[in-house]
Amino acid sequence: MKTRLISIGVKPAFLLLIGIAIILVGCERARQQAGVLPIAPAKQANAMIGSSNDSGVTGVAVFTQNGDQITLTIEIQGASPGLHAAHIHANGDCSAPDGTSAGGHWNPTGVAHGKWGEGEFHLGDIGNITVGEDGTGSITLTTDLWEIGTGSDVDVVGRGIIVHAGADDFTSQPSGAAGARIGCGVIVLSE
Ligand SMILES: [Cu+2]
Ligand SMILES: [Zn+2]
Repeated sequence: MKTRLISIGVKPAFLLLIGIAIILVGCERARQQAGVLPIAPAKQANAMIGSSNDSGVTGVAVFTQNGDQITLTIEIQGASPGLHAAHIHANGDCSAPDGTSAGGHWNPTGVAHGKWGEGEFHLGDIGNITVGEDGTGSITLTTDLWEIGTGSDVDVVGRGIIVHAGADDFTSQPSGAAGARIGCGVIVLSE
C-alpha cells in the first residue's frame, strides 16, 4: 500500500516537470523568432538619404553583414529617370545644402577612381542607380572589402552616401564626372 502511494505521487510530478521544460523551450524559441532574443547577431548599418541642392530626392541605404560578406542596398525615390551615380564619400556630414560637406570619395586604399570590381576602384565606388519613369531606383552590392562597426580603415560607419545628378563614367578622375550631389546620408550603426 505504502509503495503504491509513492509511485502514484512521483509520476505526476515527473510529468509536470517535463511539461514545464517543454513550455520553457517553446517560449525561448518563440522569443527568438519574435526577435526578442537574437538567433545570430547580424551587424547592420544604415543611412537615411535626404535631398541635396533641393532635388527632392530621398532614399535609404542598408548594409547587412553575413559572415565576412556585407550586402548594401540603396533605394531612392524622387529622382529623374536615367542613371545616377552612388558613392560612399569620406565624411558622414550632410550639413552643406549642396552635399559638399561629405568630402571626396571614400578611398582608404589610396587608389584611382574606377568601376567596382574592375582594376583600381575606390572602396566608395558603388556604381550607377538606374531610375525609372516613376522616379525610383535601387542598387545592390555584396562585398567582403568593407566592415561594419569595427572602427578600422574599411569600416563604412561614419561615412556618407552621396547620390549624383548624373552617371559615373568610371574613368574621369577623381570622381567619375557624375555632376552635382542630389542626395546625402550619414552611415550609422543600426540599433
Ligand atoms: Cu559621389
Ligand atoms: Zn571614386
